[in-house]
Amino acid sequence: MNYFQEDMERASRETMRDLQSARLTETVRRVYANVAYYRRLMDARGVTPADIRSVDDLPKLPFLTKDDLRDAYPYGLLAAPLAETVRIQSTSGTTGRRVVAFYTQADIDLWEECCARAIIAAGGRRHDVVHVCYGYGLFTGGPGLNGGSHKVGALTLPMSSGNTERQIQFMIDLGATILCCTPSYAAFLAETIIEKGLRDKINLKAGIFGAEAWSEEMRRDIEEKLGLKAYDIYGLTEISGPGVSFECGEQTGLHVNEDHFLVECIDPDTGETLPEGEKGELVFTSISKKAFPLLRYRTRDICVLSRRPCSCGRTLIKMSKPMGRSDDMLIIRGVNVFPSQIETVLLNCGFPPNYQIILDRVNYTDTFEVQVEMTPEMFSDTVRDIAAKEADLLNSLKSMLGISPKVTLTAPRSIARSEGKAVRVIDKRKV
Ligand code: DLL
Repeated sequence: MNYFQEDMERASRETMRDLQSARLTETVRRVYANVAYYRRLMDARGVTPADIRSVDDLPKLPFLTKDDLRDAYPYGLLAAPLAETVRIQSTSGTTGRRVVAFYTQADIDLWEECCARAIIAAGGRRHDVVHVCYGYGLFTGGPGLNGGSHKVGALTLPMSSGNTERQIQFMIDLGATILCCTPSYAAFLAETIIEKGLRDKINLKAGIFGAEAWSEEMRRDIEEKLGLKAYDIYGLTEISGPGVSFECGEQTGLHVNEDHFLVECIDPDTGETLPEGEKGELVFTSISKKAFPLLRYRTRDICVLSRRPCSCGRTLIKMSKPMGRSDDMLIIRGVNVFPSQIETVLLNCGFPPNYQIILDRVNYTDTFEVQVEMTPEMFSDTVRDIAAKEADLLNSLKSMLGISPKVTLTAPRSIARSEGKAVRVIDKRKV
């Protein structure tokens, strides 16, 4: 079994378009009839359900943003009777009102099936032992991969986050073969496993890592340290959770589960739909969900879409790894900087992916510091060697970013580790 739902994952373009058009028109009709918030937005734009006859009509619909979800909190966008909903999940955001998403049992099933597709694409089968250390609870990471693993029929370890010693113990004792967590936690686990001399005792063959941006260099680093193949998985609570898209063995982008989620790439400034291959903001429309179907939801994630045929046989459109967010893009002394660019340079220069970007403003000028941990080997180098490495890093950062940060090398393990999403940026300018 190379696919979880082959008919959808390998559907012809025509079959997929017909299915998408039918689901889109039905969803638009339903939300217009049942959700006052949508009716208001569509009326304001002068669109009626009758105007939406196929996927080509998608650009006629209004966009939806996180602000709409906050405005409509908690029940304003609920499209199914409360009696039919069985679960909520919520975003990991810490500012403002939380965003709450609702699920019927059918919504949970389709979400878990999307995660099952990701697990199968990563080589997971019934005989596997899937170790899930994404957080459980309101965060979608744990529940999503847990449910997907059940659907595959694999033995599932619902570890949640925290207690690294216990994670490693279970991983070894139960012979975990697939690890699901954030890439930053995978890197931390790898480091701890190697430090404790336990590398030979682990049996992992694949990792399914997502929920935050990570670079190709970080992928290679984790793969090498843990002896596994690392697959990216993407998703957001608003659209269901992990499994909106997933990577296959080709590792050249993530297949979007477009039988459930229509994807567009737009210019974040003008809102215009961009042609395939151009970099822009991802916009999703969920077309099979019952309780919380979102129309044209702006993710702020910057990506490129591609319909190039994939060697894995899937026909699902691919998105690149997210390259940053249109809103967390840092503007430092007027220059746009993505934390992922800094990570790429660090790993290319032989530093571990443990770093923090600290921004401040002194005398109306931005200060920009990159604190980077040294590896234990570097730490025992001579002062001259350390200075040379620091200079090399500084030059590489300058040529990648076009501006010079202050680089501070810190002792191994001095930067706080995260069990969930890593905190990479401390921006004191906003405070
Ligand atoms: O992070 C869902 C998830 C859980 C995805 C586990 C993958 C694995 P939220 O907390 O709502 O949901 O955050 C969604 O996280 O808009 C992206 O900016 C970012 N993100 C998620 N996956 C990736 C990824 C989950 N693979 C937001 N690469 C999204 C880069 C990602 N960024």
